[in-house]
Amino acid sequence: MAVATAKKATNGKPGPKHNIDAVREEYYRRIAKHDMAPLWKVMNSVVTEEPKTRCAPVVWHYDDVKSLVMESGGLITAEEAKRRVLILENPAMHGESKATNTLFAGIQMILPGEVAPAHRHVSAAIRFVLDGEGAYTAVEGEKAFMSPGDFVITANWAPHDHGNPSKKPMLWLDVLDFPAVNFFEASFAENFDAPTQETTRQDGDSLSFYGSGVLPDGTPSMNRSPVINYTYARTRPIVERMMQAGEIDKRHGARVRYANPVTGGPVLPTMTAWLAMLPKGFRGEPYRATDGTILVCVEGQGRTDVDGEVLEWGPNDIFVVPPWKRYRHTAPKESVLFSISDRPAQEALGIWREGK
Ligand code: GTQ
Ligand code: FE2
Repeated sequence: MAVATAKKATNGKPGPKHNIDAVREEYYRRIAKHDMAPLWKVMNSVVTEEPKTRCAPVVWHYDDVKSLVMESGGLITAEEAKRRVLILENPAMHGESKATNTLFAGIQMILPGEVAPAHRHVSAAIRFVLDGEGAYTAVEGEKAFMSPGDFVITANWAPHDHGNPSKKPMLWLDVLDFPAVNFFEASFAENFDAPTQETTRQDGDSLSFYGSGVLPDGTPSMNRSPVINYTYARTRPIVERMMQAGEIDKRHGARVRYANPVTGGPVLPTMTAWLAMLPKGFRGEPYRATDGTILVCVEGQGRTDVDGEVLEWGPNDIFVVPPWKRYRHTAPKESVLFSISDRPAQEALGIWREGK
């Protein structure tokens, strides 16, 4: 038998040259039975010189997204579905419920009169409103009524339910960190008995207590923002002023980071978000960073070149830039981009990097 011969020939030392491959293979098979493997065969793929991403650049055009999501309204109720959401699946990772390797993205629709029942989970969420007016998400006892361009957070373990007392469907983009939470295998979730939580705070409380340049005495430092809703009405004029003042980043345009007003840190420990205005005719310089990013065109029209691929975008189109892919934005019209990434999680672990 070949195996027996090989064993005899080596005697613990490398055998004659013509035999070494067979000897090694036999050895690998034998150690595999002990759940062991040679690092030298995989070293270059596990400790890569540069980030290797499984994630593909992709754009979802809102025309398609909206009509397909509207169709789901006739197939299932929000109550039956619990969350009526169509997952935006990265085409390189179908079936994994991922837009990037760490972030989930989906489009949620709440029809007039519907309620999405109260629950909570470890995974944190960002919601960015695309369509509709006057539906709410209730977070930790406060109802945040929403309009297009508004950005609402649901922190780790915060109870939340959604409702739509308005006359029009509401659609928003959900981004959750559960691929990252599940990587750590640290997910918990629970439903509440009552479908909606009791309202214990007035609409707007979190913003007026914490987001107005004052803080209630004794506000403790926290790793997530105490403000649950960042409205477009407040944020858009800020990026517009920045643009007019010439405070325009060569890569990102006139951009603000949504901040925790207590610490200045990110709104959530796992995800951060930005709003950027690109002046008419903007030709961004190239940029790359290790955080994979989900972007939404809020206004305008343009394109993002990602490592040789062109993603064209218009209002409410959603697109993904994978980690460490070089990208640049071009905007023939004045445009507004909203974006989300896992940068704070990477920074907390000391692994985030950026480059040209
Ligand atoms: O609205 O609570 O897209 O829990 C995925 C999970 C939305 C939500 C999603 C969720 C929700
Ligand atoms: Fe949820």
